[in-house]
Amino acid sequence: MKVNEYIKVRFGRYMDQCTNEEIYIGLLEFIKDAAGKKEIKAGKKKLYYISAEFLIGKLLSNNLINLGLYDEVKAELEACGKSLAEIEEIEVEPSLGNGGLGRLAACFLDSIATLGLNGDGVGLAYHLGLFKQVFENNLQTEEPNPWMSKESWMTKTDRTYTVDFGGFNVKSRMYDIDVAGYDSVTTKLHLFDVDTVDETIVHDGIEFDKSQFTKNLTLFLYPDDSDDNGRLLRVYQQYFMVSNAAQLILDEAQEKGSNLYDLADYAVIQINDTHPSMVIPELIRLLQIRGLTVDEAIDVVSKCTAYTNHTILAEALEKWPIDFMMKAVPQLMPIIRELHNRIHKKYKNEKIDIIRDGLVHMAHMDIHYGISINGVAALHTEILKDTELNDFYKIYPEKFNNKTNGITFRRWLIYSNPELCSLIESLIGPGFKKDATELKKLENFMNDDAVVQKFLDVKQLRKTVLKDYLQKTQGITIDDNSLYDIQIKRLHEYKRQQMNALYVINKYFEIKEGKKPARPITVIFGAKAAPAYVIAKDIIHLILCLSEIIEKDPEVSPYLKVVMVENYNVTLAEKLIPACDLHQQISLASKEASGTSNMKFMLNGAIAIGTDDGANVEMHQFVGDDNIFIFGEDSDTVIQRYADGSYCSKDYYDKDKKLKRAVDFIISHEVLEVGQKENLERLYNELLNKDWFMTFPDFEDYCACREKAYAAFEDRLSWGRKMIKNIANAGFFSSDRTIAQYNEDIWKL
Ligand code: 26V
Repeated sequence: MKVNEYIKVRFGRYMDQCTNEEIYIGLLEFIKDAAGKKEIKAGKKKLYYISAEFLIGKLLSNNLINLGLYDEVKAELEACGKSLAEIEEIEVEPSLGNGGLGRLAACFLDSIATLGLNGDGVGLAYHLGLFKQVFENNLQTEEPNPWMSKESWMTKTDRTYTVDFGGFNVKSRMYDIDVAGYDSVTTKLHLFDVDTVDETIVHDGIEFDKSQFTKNLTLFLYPDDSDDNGRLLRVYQQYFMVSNAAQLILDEAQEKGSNLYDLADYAVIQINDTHPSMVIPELIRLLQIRGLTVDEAIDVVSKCTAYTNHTILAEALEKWPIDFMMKAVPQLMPIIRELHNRIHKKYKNEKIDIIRDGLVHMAHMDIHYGISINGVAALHTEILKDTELNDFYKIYPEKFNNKTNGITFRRWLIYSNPELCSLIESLIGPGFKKDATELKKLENFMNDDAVVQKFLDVKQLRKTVLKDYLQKTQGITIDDNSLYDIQIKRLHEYKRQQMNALYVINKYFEIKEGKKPARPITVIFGAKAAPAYVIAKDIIHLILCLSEIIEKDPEVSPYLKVVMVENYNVTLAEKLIPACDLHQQISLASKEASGTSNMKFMLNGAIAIGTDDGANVEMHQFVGDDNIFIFGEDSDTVIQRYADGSYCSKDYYDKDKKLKRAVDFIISHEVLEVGQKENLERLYNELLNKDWFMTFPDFEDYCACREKAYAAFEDRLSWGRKMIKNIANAGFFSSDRTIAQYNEDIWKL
């Protein structure tokens, strides 16, 4: 009775006399102790994975699993009349990320620790994280999301630094979260904070004074960047993150005996998107302070940093105005100018300059002054090389490499789908938990109908779990005999939730015309829209309106249900993904760098309907045409359409009657009755006059493909075989594989 004794010492009472809150605190401390005992022995070279986001999710169960304590602690709790699931509800999910990029960083930390690599994460401790999404009158509103409490996974350390900004400085402090690897060592996530942050300056949702930097520096993740004050705050945040990281890196290297000229033997820095790019000039600055010449400092830093690109959308590649930089971090500008001048002189090509038109191009700095640049899926990396970053590729072909994303199977299978995990283990043994490629052995069972039926049974069970969970947590009733069709990801036009909504409208009309589906369909969305992203919020509005209209229509509601879950987060994903039948990966081809929910669904035996985009391309190659539903124009066609500017959405609207009917419905009296005219008209006009992410050309093919998928679902055994094929081929998408490749090709730890 390990935990019970621990709790007795802590609270003077045994578990059966404790509240769930006390047990949670006891477990937290018990786990911290256990993780601390496995701390990795400091090796010479260390990886610093710097990221503005770490979407780590709840940690209680995950840590228990990774420390090998899950079963015994669960049993011990049960012996005392307590349930782990109830204790888990007390934990608040840290909201330290927007979506894929932040969740990827969390999966990577798990794999780094699991593979026993000497590597830590470095980021920021945002007090209120990303906003909490609340629906009111079918609209998204935002509220603060306080997640820190006195007892949390964060441990206060003695490490403090001074960070200088233009005109003032702040004192920072480092907090650590243990990252327990699976049956392995413990590494750290270092989160920096300032003591002066003041949560009371927040009012009216998530409004706050953007100019009070000492009070707001680590208040929110990516605060509203629609105005200059918000964007400027982002520069302050980023510099705060990297200045702390750079001081930590140099201190740790020197503590281990580095003379700083040999820094590359002690440190390798992975720059996760461009948010940490200022670490390059900051390290150069600090090295000069510590005695190196500027030439020496540039030379040293150029051997230490590697950059990952996560998007090809030009508008998402950060470029900071010089006057922002002069205000926030004037000490960096002379260094950035020096870095720029060297490139400008050498290559005489404006397109690859670091400073251009008064803007500092962060990615350009990363590429010129780092050892590696990688994309996150095969197609994405090819597009970077061929188009977006082609001028750089011609100069530095050897720096470019692909690292297809991955996910940790500990959280996304062992923890979130224990029933599936046991079934797999009963068939192929436990080896897949350490070596995901062993899942391939499941293919041997595809012709065994009894086994196939077991996979279908597990899915059915998880559908009921989701049904109960949504009822309990969100008051939403769904039918577990319906087909669960799910799209969960940040709301962005390129991800095309609007196309999914247009399909729903079309289905609504078909049902009204008497064309009933073979079984009821539950279409589930989960998505937050950036507070200042107007059209994205309009799309959420449309979906919520559709949900209400269909619910109220007795002709349609027995056959179709639309659900938009509120405040989609990691905890919800853990429930939605195991329960899914069909998952939507319908980005406009060429636009989704990789996607990672696609991998989680695949591992959990859901079948994808999607475009040949991002990592879908590789999934498609693994499972073949029969086990995935691919539709739409390919990336070459799309890239060509953008290049020749030939796309006109109106042409499709005029030609395709079904499409016209669906688009017109957005501003019909039915929708206007439950929605806001301004929002709906704006969305309607946007689609009709622009449709920048080309939903119309793919609409017909999408509808046909979705019908094909629904029909295929009705042959239950055949569908079950598709599920097994997907699970069996998910091994490649383990983040253990991705991290092993980063280490082999880039970090060389
Ligand atoms: C940021 C912004 C900011 C301003 C306006 C538009 C815009 C659009 C996209 C983004 C996303 C930035 C980076 C990101 O989150 N990328 C995601 O990274 C995942 C992990 O590699 C990957 O799976 C997703 O495909 C990719 O979108």
